[in-house]
Amino acid sequence: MCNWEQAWLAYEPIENQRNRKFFKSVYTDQNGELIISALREIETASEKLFSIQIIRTDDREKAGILLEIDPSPDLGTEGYEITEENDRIYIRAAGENGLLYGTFRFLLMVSAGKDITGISLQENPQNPIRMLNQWDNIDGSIERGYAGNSFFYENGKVCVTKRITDYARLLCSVGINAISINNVNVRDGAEWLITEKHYNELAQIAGIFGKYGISMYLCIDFAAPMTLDGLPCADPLNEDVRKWWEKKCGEIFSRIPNMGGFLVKADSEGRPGPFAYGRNHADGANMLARAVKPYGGTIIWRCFVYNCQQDWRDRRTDRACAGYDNFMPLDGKFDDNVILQIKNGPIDFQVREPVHPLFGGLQHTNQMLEVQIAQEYTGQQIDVCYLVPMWKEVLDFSTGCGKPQDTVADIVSGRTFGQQKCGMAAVANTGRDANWTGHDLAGANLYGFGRLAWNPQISAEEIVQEWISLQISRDSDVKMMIADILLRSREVYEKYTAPLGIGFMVNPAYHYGPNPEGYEYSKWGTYHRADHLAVGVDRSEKGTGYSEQYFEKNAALYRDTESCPENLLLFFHRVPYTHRLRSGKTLIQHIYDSHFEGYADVQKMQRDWNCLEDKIPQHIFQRVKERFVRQAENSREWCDVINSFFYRKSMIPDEMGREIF
Ligand code: GCW
Repeated sequence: MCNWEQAWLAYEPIENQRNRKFFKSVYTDQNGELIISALREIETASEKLFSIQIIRTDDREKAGILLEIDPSPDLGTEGYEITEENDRIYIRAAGENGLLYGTFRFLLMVSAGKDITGISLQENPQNPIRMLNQWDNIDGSIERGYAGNSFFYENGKVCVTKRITDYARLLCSVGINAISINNVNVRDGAEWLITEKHYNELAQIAGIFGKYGISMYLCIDFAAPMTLDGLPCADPLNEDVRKWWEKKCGEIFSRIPNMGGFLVKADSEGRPGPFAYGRNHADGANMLARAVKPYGGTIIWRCFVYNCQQDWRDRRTDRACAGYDNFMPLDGKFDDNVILQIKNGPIDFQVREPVHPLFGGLQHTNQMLEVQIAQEYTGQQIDVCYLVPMWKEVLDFSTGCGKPQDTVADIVSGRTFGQQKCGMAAVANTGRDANWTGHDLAGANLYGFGRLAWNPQISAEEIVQEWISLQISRDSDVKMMIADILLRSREVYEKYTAPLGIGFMVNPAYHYGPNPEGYEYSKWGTYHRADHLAVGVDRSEKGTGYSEQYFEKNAALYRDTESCPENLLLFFHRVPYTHRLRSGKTLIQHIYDSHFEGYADVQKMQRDWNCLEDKIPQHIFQRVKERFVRQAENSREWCDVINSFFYRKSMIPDEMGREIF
């Protein structure tokens, strides 16, 4: 017995038997390790869904499920085709990866209760790289982890457990094909992962992921030549440093199979990087890229670089500008095996931010979108917040970069500028909790990220329906109720937390709960600058100039208070409390109303959830019920604290006369 559940691979016994007929036997003439994974998955699903012990047959004519290689030009290396012909399921692909993805898709459709008869489906992933970033520390803790400790590490050791196989299955089933398995902040012993001390275990883990088509990445310490071997510097242009990395990479890639490369956080929030030697990010990234090149390796270099030592009096320095300022001048200077990884917004995973202006700006550089499935600023897997709608907004954003295909989805898929190394990455929300994600409903975010990275066109609604069928219930009423909660959850969270794009009114350090001035007097540079007359930061050309980093179409929209989308108003502008919004309400009244409404919405969601008591598995019901109790308290606190803060600043009373402390 294992002490974790199977999330969307639960394969709960299915009453509707219409797909049973396919599960009599399976045929394939392939024998690679991915095929073995596919066959094993078919066996597991067959047993659990239908109590059938499916057999493998050599007689192609008798098989119910056939996995066949078909080098058809329509199918890329990871694509597949699923068809039903005469009560037989054909899964065809150009290679093993496609067969494995096709197998999972077929099994998930069956498990979701879909009728497979007559199916004819052909799919290719739109993003070449679909990656998860674990922020797991070697002591077993997880930075911004809200689902228990790491299942990769414990007390300074790498653990190879059965759970990692189940994780690989979950990820592969939604199309993830890359994973970095340690925190981007490489410290407290994690620097030593790339040494003899840990190679054996890392090789085993890489092997497990390899069986599911997932390549493994490690995060490295840019100063490793100094930390591990006492070199006097880590200057990327220094000959000894360059040689050190070349030798080290030879070692790593020969000891660990299936290595994709490194993910690097450099010159950010105290991490070492090329700046110390007067070098730039291209110098740093290219030096590493050349060291991994002989092994086909890739360097993923993060763009989350800003000055976290800001002075509040300095109104021209703006953290939002920093990513663009640092990387735009380097466009075209990175080697072809470097990818820049760019957070969805310019600040830091807030519930509402504009899209990062590097998207569309960078035209000669491989790039990936980074989102955060871990709910650091969106409720920490205590509050429900379904993030797929937010990611879709980002993907659908038209950058105005002058190309016919100019959305973020176009750009990161490689369609716009013809890149091959690109895609989507996300900070994982998983840990040792039995349900993997702490809040059961946060499972929809992990599942949803994979589905969206595979195909950004799928709707948030479709994803949620699939996920509920697989993980909670196939009953259509239940699905409707849970989907309804999930689909409005982000908007609700936004209503009771920080208004109109202002963000960051959280408690410093741990980032849960309200604290409007928590970051106002710190050096991290996320100010809202609320006083008795107005709130917000002028990021137009008259202010910090951030709006001017966009192409004119968007710059024009953002720089003007009148045309600025209201949900980002305070991100781009400093606005008096008496300013009238398009609704006719004053800004201050909108803030009050939104917070009261958000709190009321949470209570409504809580009531809706409580109606599900007898309709879904008890353990899931109870766990989420407990989360709603905490969310209700949290939303109440946000409502009180934020309203009281703005009331005391503005001294303008609520028109409705509600109680504000
Ligand atoms: O905002 C910050 C988080 C850090 C994180 C950092 C990053 C891993 O609070 O915990 O560090 O983002 O993305 O590097």
